[in-house]
Amino acid sequence: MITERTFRVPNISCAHCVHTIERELGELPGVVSVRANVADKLVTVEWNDTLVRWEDIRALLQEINYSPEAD
Ligand SMILES: [Cu+2]
Repeated sequence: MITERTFRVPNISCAHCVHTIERELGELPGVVSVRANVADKLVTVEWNDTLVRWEDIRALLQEINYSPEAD
């Protein structure tokens, strides 16, 4: 089953941040799509929940210093 979640990442400040988040999350097995934007600092991720969990996605974002604002 595909799950979608949109969350705010306060550390997004430029196009490089967006590129890094899209690349890093995109490399995580089970992640289907990633969209991020600078203007509102929102990230939308779709993932296959038989392959990866939200906790894994959040952990990766924390590791690369783009922690989601809230759960
Ligand atoms: Cu940046």
